[in-house]
Amino acid sequence: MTFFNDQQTNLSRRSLLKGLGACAALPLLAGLFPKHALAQAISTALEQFPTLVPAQKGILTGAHWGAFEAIVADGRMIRVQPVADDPAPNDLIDMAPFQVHAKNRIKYPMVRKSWLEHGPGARPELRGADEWVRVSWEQAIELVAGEIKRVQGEFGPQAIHAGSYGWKSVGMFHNSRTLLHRLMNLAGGFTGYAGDYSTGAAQVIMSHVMGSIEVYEQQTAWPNVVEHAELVVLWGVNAQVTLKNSWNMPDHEGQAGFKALKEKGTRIISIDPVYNETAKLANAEWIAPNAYTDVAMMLGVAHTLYSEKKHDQAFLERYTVGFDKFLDYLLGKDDGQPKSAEWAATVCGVEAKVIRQLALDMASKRTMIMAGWGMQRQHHGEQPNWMLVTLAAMLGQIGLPGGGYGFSYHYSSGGSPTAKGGILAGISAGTAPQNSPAPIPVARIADCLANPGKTIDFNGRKLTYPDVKLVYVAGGNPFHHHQDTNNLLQAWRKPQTVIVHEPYWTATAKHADIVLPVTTSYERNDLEMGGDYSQRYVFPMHQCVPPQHESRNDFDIFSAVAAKLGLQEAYTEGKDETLWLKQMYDGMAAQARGAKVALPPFNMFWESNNYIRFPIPEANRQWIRHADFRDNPLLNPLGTPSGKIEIFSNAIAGMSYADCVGHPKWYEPKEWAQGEQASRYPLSLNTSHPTQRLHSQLDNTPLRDKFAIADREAILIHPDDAKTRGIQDGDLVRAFNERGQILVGALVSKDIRQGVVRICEGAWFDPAKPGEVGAICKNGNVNCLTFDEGSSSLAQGNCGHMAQLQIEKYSGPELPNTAHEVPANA
Ligand SMILES: Nc1nc2c(c(=O)[nH]1)N[C@H]1C(S)=C(S)[C@@H](COP(=O)(O)OP(=O)(O)OC[C@H]3O[C@@H](n4cnc5c(=O)[nH]c(N)nc54)[C@H](O)[C@@H]3O)O[C@H]1N2
Ligand SMILES: Nc1nc2c(c(=O)[nH]1)N[C@H]1C(S)=C(S)[C@@H](COP(=O)(O)OP(=O)(O)OC[C@H]3O[C@@H](n4cnc5c(=O)[nH]c(N)nc54)[C@H](O)[C@@H]3O)O[C@H]1N2
Ligand SMILES: [Mo]
Repeated sequence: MTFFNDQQTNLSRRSLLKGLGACAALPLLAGLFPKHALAQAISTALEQFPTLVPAQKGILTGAHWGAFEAIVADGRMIRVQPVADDPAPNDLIDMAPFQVHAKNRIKYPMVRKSWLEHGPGARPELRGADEWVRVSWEQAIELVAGEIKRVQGEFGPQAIHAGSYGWKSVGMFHNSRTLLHRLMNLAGGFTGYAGDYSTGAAQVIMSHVMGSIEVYEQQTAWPNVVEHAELVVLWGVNAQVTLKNSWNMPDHEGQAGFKALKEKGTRIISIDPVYNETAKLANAEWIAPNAYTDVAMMLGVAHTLYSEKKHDQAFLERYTVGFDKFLDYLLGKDDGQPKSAEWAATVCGVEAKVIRQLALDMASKRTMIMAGWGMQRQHHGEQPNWMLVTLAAMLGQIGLPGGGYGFSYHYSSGGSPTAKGGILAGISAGTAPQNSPAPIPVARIADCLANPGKTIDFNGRKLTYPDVKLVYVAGGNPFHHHQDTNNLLQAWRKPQTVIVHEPYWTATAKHADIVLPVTTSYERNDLEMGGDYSQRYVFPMHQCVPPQHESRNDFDIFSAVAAKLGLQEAYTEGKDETLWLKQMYDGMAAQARGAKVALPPFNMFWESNNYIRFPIPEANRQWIRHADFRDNPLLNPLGTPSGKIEIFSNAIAGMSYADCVGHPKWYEPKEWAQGEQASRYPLSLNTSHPTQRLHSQLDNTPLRDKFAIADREAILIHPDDAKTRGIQDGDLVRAFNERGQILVGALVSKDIRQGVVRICEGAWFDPAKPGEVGAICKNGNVNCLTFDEGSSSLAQGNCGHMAQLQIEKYSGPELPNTAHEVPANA
């Protein structure tokens, strides 16, 4: 094993193995190890564990974008290299040194001036525009603890919105959101959230239709798909981009799967208004529907299957309920409009013959329909998933090798075969106190802040918004992720206090009252799984550099606040970082032992700079989703009321929602190309996830040079749309509608359907006049243009992937981009 490397020896560090047996008592410093006789002895001892894989050059750590080895010199991270196992290393990892040493790190605890001088609730309209005052950590902790106590005491737990949605960083211990919830649960409870921004609509509808959320569940294994699928339909999937990052550390097996499909020559069709990166790479055929009209197109396919008698009646009878009721709708018996391919063409803009041919091709081949999530982040976003399952049921291939549908091939490498070993349990959020308020749907946050006491529908229930006085964010960026930023800006003025933990001066940090600087994951020790679905790896995350500036770990901040509230012992359980990691490791190792995989003791593992690669049982490479249900639906029923696929749901019908009836249906969305706004705002917005970022993360790194145009977020425009507006490639463009306006840089290309423009989510909000509602965003935050409504009464998912807008060449005064600058006196 050759993990001791000369390059690393100039980093200050303690010598290894002062206490092989007592390691837990030692501070864990960066995993750089001298050539030492005892160390050699350990590395020899570790050879008996075939699951261990040594690092080659640097310190093992990682991110949502991949596990890697960090090369450190003189206390600075200078570069990285991917771990040897990564089949598709992600260029985003190269940004780690820039994350650590970013110019816009928050250096010290800071408090907004008016809030500090006049107390909670002072001049909330100045959030984002006020001056900042540096305070000591001691004072900051006192202010935070004081606010929690005050708001709990005066208003109760419902007044604290500490949902804190966000992608934070990887690491099972330094999990900022869970750490926040842990404190809040101990301190009396809080208002949390339900669902997520990713699959808000899909996960609710799928629970009714398939009895499980489907979106985050293991998919038919890639080797099985590659072997058996004859046709792969990518419905709104840009896997080449979205597989770059995972919730845990990615194993990147999905990319290997797509590569294998291509090498085999499997036919691939991409249905997307954009000829996206994945379609290009796979050489896929491209069908480009109008934005937001997929349900109509799917209905056209379904109608063709039925009228051509290509549907699988036996499957429908044995495994589904309610097809007859759906059929009345499909054939137009209940509304007079048959959903024929011709009808569908008038809605989705795809020729009827193409729709018909697609139906015939799907029925005559072993077909795997892989669907992405962009099209459910829309008004009536429940319907594309419901209709897609209905279509797959009509094809009758669910549960067969290489057939059916999959809602996670594009995400975190769904379909990467599951390994056999142990799983790390993260730190726990603890138990919610009895009087804890009900969570609100995650994307209703602005509505909740602005309208205390308002009652909304949510999945068969009524929910009343609390009156929120304190918002606490640790690990998320609502000023990027939430729809209709100008509406959020106003709602954000309602609470008395906003506390944000951040490494960087994001827009959310800039709009807080109390800002606490936190470490990046490279400044602390942690453990993380690799492969969300395969659970194949356990990666150590060794601290690479000391905490920068005055930053502290979220855990240490919350522990200090807990101490002020008299909760320190309960919060820390008397354990420091090392002991928490040891406990997590030991639990994982015990599971692995149960699966007959031996692992070394924690201290040996930790000091060795190895990672763990668990074996994959052969059978798992051929695992097929829903095969057990198909084999025996009585013994292996779905978790639906009927135990079958619910093409008609009595539960949903019983809710009597006008915007989500008992069967899948086409609804005209709030905004679309044929809607009433289209005369003023003729273009349909697509807000895909960015190639060179994870949401807003890494926007403040040199990766921007790869995607920014005219120093702004790019807008992909069809040449015809550009020409009629006198816009040329590279021009600065103003994109606008009645909700907001942003500056973007033109990327003119035929890779997008005429009438649709793409501006990726995640650009940092940078208003030309901070604090002013409607000010133009100089960096191109697309959520200035989206609307903030729930997908429907059922799921209340967000509609981030939908809006009508207009664009024009920008000719106003020069507006330099200041998104990544620190506030004047910070
Ligand atoms: N219009 C539109 N909007 C969208 C989407 C869309 O498709 N269209 N997509 C939506 C989706 S699916 C999602 S998941 C959301 C994503 O929204 P977010 O998850 O909020 O986005 P991130 O940019 O990942 O924000 C994470 C923040 O946590 C900070 N952070 C990182 N590590 C730590 C840490 O250790 N401690 C603390 N305290 N902070 C840390 C980062 O600096 C960053 O500011 O956006 C949603 N918004
Ligand atoms: N590089 C990178 N990877 C990521 C992320 C990231 O920010 N960057 N984010 C991660 C997260 S949190 C999530 S939730 C997933 C998101 O995964 P997805 O939600 O699947 O990703 P999107 O890019 O929003 O959309 C996927 C595709 O759907 C298409 N699409 C949009 N609207 C429509 C429509 O109306 N009809 C059709 N047919 N297609 C449409 C888009 O053009 C795009 O090509 O990605 C994850 N992976
Ligand atoms: Mo997401």
